Amino acid sequence: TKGQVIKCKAAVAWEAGKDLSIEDIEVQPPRAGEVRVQVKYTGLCHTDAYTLSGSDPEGAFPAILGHEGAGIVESVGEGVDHVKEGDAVILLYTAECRECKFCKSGKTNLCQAVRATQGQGTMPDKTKRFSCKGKELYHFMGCSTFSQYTVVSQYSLVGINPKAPLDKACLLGCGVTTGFGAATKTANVEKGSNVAVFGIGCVGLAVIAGSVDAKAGRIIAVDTNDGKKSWADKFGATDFVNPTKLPEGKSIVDHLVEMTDGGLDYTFDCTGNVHVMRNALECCHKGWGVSTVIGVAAAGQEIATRPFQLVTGRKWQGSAFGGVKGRSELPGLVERYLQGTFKVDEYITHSTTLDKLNEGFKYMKSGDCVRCEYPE
Ligand code: NAD
Ligand code: AHE
Ligand code: ZN
Repeated sequence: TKGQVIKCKAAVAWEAGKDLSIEDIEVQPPRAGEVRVQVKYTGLCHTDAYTLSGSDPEGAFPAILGHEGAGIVESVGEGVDHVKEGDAVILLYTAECRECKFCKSGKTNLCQAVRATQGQGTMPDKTKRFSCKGKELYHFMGCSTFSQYTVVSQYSLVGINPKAPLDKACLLGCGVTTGFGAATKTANVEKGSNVAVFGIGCVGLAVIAGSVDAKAGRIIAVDTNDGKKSWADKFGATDFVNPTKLPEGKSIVDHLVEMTDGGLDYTFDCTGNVHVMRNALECCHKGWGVSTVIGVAAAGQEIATRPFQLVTGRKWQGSAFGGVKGRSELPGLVERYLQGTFKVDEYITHSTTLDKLNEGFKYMKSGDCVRCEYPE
């Protein structure tokens, strides 16, 4: 197939707010600096649903969504030297080129080498590799994993130990790495510190796992769904609070501040709700508490607080892909997974197939689904 157009199946998002439709598509060969990957497994993330809903200002249609995938390199374009045909890879929506100002700064994982064109839904040379029924399809987050084959920049994937089962490793492409890294890298939770995690989906559970890894003291899980208590327990949270079931007149901020003698050392928003983000900041301990925003809020939504909250020593920050540099750091997480010191299997609750992908989106919204994945 090398050098030739591949015909395969993909889930096409023709327009915002509509179900995906399973289509036969054509995938062009990779050009210089690009890689064509046979996607083997992909997870479904709330960000896919967010973009499909039309709330994402970067959403371009028709497109192939999906960004939490793992597969095998089918062929590489000219000049690609860090992966080769047959390698097992995880796709990276946060690229790593190692050359740009951002990569070289040592201060961030937000490589900008391909970010502008990625946001426009094209390859770095501003063209697309997918077509269906004579129409070109946009790429998504530099990955487009809801297709049996995809083409990505060489900076948007990392080779991993071929012993890693790809049905599990795909989750490292987003949810698990994001939450774990937000706790261990972005916030750098310290031994003995008190943590509150708002929103116990895949991302929130991974924040709990990261906090356990960092030997945090109390880890308070906060979710409006009581069904998440047993999940939080299983991942190592010490307490569970449902903010809709507090005594009358008691706010979640007051409740958490009372529980922790003055407030939390570290808090995380894993809901994408801007009101929750405010509460997560305001329950931080005066003088040093740090709140990390992970959730993605729709276009037009804004966060607010009294500046006094910051003046008195609380800090507000955000985290993308857990602050993790994909090419440099994901292989190490895969090794930890293989050695049994890092959970991945435990997040998977549902599975589906490509032709039933819309059902997968329904599971994702059902409240009892942590991660749904499917083989291509
Ligand atoms: P999810 O829907 O599985 O989990 C969200 C949880 O929040 C649910 O359990 C829900 O019951 C709970 N929740 C909703 N409203 C709440 C409230 N008012 N108070 C407390 N809990 C509430 O989602 P997920 O896949 O875990 O993703 C979480 C968020 O993180 C999403 O917004 C997603 O888009 C975003 N995300 C960001 C990054 C990043 O790099 N920054 C990466 C992945 C996902
Ligand atoms: N396109 C959206 C932004 C979405 C967003 O914030 N994405 C997160 C990853 S979510 C993964 O599930 C992120 O890492 N952002 C950093 C980046 O460079 O996109 C919008 O609202 O414009
Ligand atoms: Zn995601």
